[in-house]
Amino acid sequence: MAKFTEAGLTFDDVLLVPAYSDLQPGEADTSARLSRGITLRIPLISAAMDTVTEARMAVAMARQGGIGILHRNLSIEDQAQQADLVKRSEAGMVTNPVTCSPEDTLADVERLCATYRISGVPVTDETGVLVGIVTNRDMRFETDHSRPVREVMTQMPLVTAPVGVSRDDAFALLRQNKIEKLPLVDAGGRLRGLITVKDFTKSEQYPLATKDADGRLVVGAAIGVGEDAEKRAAALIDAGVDVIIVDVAHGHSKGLADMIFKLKANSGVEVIGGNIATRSGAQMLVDAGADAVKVGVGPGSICTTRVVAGVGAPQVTAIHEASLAAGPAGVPVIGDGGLQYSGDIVKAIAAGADTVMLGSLLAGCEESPGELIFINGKQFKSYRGMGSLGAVRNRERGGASFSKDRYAQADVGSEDRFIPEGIEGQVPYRGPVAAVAHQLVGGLRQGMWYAGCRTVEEMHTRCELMPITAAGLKESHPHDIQMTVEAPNYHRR
Ligand code: RVP
Repeated sequence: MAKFTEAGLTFDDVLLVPAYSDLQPGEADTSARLSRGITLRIPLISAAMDTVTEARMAVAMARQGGIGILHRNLSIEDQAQQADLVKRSEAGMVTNPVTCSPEDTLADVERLCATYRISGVPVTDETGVLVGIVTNRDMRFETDHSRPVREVMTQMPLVTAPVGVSRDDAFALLRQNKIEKLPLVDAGGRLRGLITVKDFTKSEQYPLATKDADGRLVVGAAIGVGEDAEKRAAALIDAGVDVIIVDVAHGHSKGLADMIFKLKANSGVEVIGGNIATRSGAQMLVDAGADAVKVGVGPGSICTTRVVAGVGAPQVTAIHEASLAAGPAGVPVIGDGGLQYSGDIVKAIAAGADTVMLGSLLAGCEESPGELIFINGKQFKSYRGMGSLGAVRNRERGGASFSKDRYAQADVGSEDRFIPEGIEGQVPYRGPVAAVAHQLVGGLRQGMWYAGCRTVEEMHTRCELMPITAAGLKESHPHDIQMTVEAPNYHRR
């Protein structure tokens, strides 16, 4: 006979009890561990969904101090290229710069510049020796785009610096010579790196940015399990991803544990596993060597798992249970899905999460994939579950296999036999990630102030969560008034 557990609680079921506070919201430290080896300045992760995270979102999230996880509804090559785009987007020094050959045409260079959002590229010969540089300035007045680069580029001698030049010396060279790009060369004249003035201005503009040891933005990517996933992981690691999330709907499974174990044994990359919703699920991932565990079975705004399969656990309880296994092992917990307001981030962290993964809250941002949709004068962006029919159909077109979906019965091999666990919809347009993150992190700081906690660790040990009734929830939202203007951090559900 089935056993009954205690009732599970989710965000709307609880509130943090206010506590004595001797800090101001601005003094709260929002940094949190994403995984054993990576710390974020803000505990926000953009979801690995095809309407949420591609390179542009991942760049925006990393610049704010969070991280983006590239979705896997793409061919292996395309997902690896997305990772490459992020790693090359802004860096202290580009270790492997995009280059062209003297025989390429100006049209080729323009394509490269558009793909990587850069203003010019160093020109190298077939042995990798620097022979010139071609930038916007060289190409601006050219009308014949079939001309070869060698006729237009700025030729040697160029201002260059040796590999290992200090940041200050590099900046001095850029300033003294009024140039925007400083190629780094070895003793044989071979191109070894590139420093651009843009990287200096970006560093000032985004002081919290999440960067790797070489000063490049940090990025993650999702994979599944099985042979194909191993190839995907290898390509992503080659492209320089910092963290791989082995992301399946039911993470408490042998396939996931095996995959984590293999990846940890054969690569130096951080490996996160999910999703699970119980203490034993988290324990299995910890034992397999996961660098963080991702929690959430069915809380997502577009997810129908709980009604289709009748399975799941309300998210606050799920996070708490997972943290009871992961916490003592020093493994961070990611609360994935179900968050609608900044207060939900505070509740997730109080329950034991280190960071949260957001789908619907970020899908409406400027930087998410997809065009704006206008309906009755209002702006929306589309948002859909990765287990929805539309996402799986798209996967077919993108060249990835139908059978390797996150949702098990995608294995049936054809669309009309697929059992969806998600729906398709749209969310209001919310502007750039910077503005949305500002509100979300601002709310988190307020919450930490009310709770009297300076750090995420203090939130884990000092907070008290009080279950509330339906009347309590009604009282929490605006009530007994006709709302005429929504606030930037409050929308009606
Ligand atoms: P939300 O932020 O509530 O929109 O939830 C996003 C999360 O929902 C994702 O990070 C993922 O774990 C989950 N998801 C994505 N697709 C589906 C589905 O089709 N069921 N669920």
